Amino acid sequence: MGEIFKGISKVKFEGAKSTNVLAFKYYDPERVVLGKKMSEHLPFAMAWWHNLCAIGADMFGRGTADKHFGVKEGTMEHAKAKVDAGFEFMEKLGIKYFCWHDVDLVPEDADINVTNKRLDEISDYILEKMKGTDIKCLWGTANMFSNPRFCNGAGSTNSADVFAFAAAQVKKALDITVKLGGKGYVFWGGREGYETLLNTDMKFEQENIARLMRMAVDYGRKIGFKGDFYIEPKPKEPMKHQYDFDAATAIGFLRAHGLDKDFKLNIEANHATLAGHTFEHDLRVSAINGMLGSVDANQGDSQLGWDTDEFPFDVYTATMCMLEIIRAGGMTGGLNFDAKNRRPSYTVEDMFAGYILGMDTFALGLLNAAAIIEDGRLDKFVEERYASYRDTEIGKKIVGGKTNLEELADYASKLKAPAMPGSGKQEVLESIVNSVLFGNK
Ligand code: XLS
Ligand code: NI
Ligand code: NI
Repeated sequence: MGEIFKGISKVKFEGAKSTNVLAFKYYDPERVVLGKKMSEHLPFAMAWWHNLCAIGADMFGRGTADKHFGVKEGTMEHAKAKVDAGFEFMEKLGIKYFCWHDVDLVPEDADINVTNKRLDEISDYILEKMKGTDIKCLWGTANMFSNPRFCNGAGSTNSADVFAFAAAQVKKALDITVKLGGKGYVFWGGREGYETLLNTDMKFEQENIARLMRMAVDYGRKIGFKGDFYIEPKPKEPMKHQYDFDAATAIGFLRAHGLDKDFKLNIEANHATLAGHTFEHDLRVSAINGMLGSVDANQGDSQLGWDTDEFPFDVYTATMCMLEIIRAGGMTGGLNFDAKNRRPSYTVEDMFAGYILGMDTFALGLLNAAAIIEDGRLDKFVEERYASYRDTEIGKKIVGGKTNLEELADYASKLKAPAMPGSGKQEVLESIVNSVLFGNK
């Protein structure tokens, strides 16, 4: 197939002053930041589903975008055209990774054997396309939420037959992930939760999810999958309540079921905010538990209560995200744009503009995070904030586990003035962040 995105050439870095819609203003892949190239700090990935499949349909209206790519949808020709389009898109933007669900790659048939044959065929085609490029598979996953059979979940379903079907999809998705050299395999528990507790055995459902994950680990390791499994927490939507509510809940679940050695977390910005957290909160929770695996880079809308999957635009949030990632020493995964254009932005130029916005926002986030680290005032403040545990005898005893309630009560009773912990200086720190970010204006 010939060029699909005609009239759009390779997107280049032109700098902040550029007014070219189809140029990077901040993302300069070769620029070195904190000793590493921007492109290494920012392993961007394309999400097959939003970029190549979604046409902007919502529950009130049909699609606005045309993703035929010149052939009839729902056919293998179309599946291949999406591969062609995806690779051209990634090459034009300099994106090195892609992520997919099984049903993003091929049309799903009522007979799983037919679907699986199609997956074999398309993965051969993708492998062929990958040759001669440096584009890699970041992660794969099975869509266990769209088909009506999964209305009560996959691992959490009440039906053993549906559970078996989910297992069959996971097995095949793992085969394809390994075949494509994927770095990770994701479980997003899209319907692993409940609508009402009145009909739900929560304990049993959670144990069954763990059983499915354990089988996935066993099978994956058997077929040579060396990467990480990821849970992608999300508190709700489509279900009223989802068991992988947030990072802390998912980590507790993984530990309770002995899955924490094989799994890390894939943190999505808009899911963290749906859980009532900031993006950086869930990144921090993952990082301090050694479980920061990968990121679904998008953003939500504070006025809307669902997963709007917008391209990242909020530079403060991208800055905080990159601070967490850098402080964690990086991740095994990447930054997957689980993001879609707004429904009225339906042109091909908009597809590119969405990724350019996201990549530039994260480039700014990286530059800002590096500047905050180099400035050092924030890190120094946090270090000094806990200095009493480092510098005083009683503090050292507490941290060293060498004291007890009796000794501490005795110590407290002899304190002359009521103990005050020192100012948290939030406003001072926020002001420092602004001056580092915006400098002389
Ligand atoms: C949906 C999720 C989904 C996962 C992959 O909200 O973000 O897109 O990333 O199944
Ligand atoms: Ni996601
Ligand atoms: Ni999401």
